Amino acid sequence: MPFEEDGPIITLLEGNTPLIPSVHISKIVDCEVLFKYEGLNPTGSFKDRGMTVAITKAVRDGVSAVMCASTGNTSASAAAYAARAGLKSFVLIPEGKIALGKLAQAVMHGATVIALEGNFDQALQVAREVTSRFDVALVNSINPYRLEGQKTAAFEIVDCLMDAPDYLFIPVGNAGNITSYWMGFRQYKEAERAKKLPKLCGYQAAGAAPIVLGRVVEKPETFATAIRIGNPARWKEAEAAAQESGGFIDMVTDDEIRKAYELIAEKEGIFCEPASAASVAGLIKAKKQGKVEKGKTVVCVLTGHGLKDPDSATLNADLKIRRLPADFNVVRDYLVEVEKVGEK
Ligand code: AN7
Repeated sequence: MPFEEDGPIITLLEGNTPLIPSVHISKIVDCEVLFKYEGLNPTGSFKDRGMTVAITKAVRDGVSAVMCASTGNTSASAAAYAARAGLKSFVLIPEGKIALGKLAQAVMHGATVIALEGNFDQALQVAREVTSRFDVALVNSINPYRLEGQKTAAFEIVDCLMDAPDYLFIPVGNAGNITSYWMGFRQYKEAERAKKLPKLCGYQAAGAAPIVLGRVVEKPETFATAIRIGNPARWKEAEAAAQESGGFIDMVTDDEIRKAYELIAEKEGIFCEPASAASVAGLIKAKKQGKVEKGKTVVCVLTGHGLKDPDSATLNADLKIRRLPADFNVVRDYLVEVEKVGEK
């Protein structure tokens, strides 16, 4: 990391997340699929990798407050690391469009939460302006220290596989993460820790797909609120990463995202948030289109934990939950007659 050896480090021991082999999706796509489960970071998303570095930098620079605009995860992470560092944090969120768990985190860690009547892109514009005029550090991924931290996920994948995978599938919102992975994979290749580079395949939600459409989306919409972004800050870098790697950036519909979100939970035993499932939805789509040959090693980045967004998870709960009286006989009858459970 780009720091002097001596000095404070603000950390929650983020990173070192597992690379979990797929048991089901590997079969569907006829590849060796692994999930980089970033939901297991301290605040439940990959943002912690970058935030430890951005907040450490802010502390070493002697600033007393940090600010970010966020679709939720950045705010949760900034609030936690700022709390640990004793810094004040301000988070600007698009009103009504952030998942409940993320809001809970920002509030619990003592951030000043400002809900703006607007979307993420407008909030980021405000954050840029405020931080250019006041002694408040911007900790969005425009901040290069964020990328320095986030690239370590690529290092870990190579360390685990002893080389880069053939493909990396990753959701794209503000496009900081795909940019970071590309930095990480290239640095490891240069250092001869990896023999090859992966093809990077980034996925936006169809209702928020500015890079795919080639124009700013004024009113981005998707149920994957984390990637509800219409004008990504790292747009050019993300395009370059996809192109230089021989990959691409494409989009998946909310329906495809929801199906993948449920599939990962039901068949892999991994609970990720909707935006994270865009990587897997993307892989399934790309495979159908013949863009991925069989037998390849594919890493899908699951960027955030499913518990972040209880509302998305319980949308159909009423249909899935059986309601019965607290009576053994009724439960027994249900198990025997409906579920066909055999007696011992
Ligand atoms: C779970 O928190 O932009 O392409 O403000 O929370 O690096 O933006 C979150 C983004 C993917 C997209 N998955 O990553 C924010 C924010 C999850 C996310 C992304 C986000 P980038």
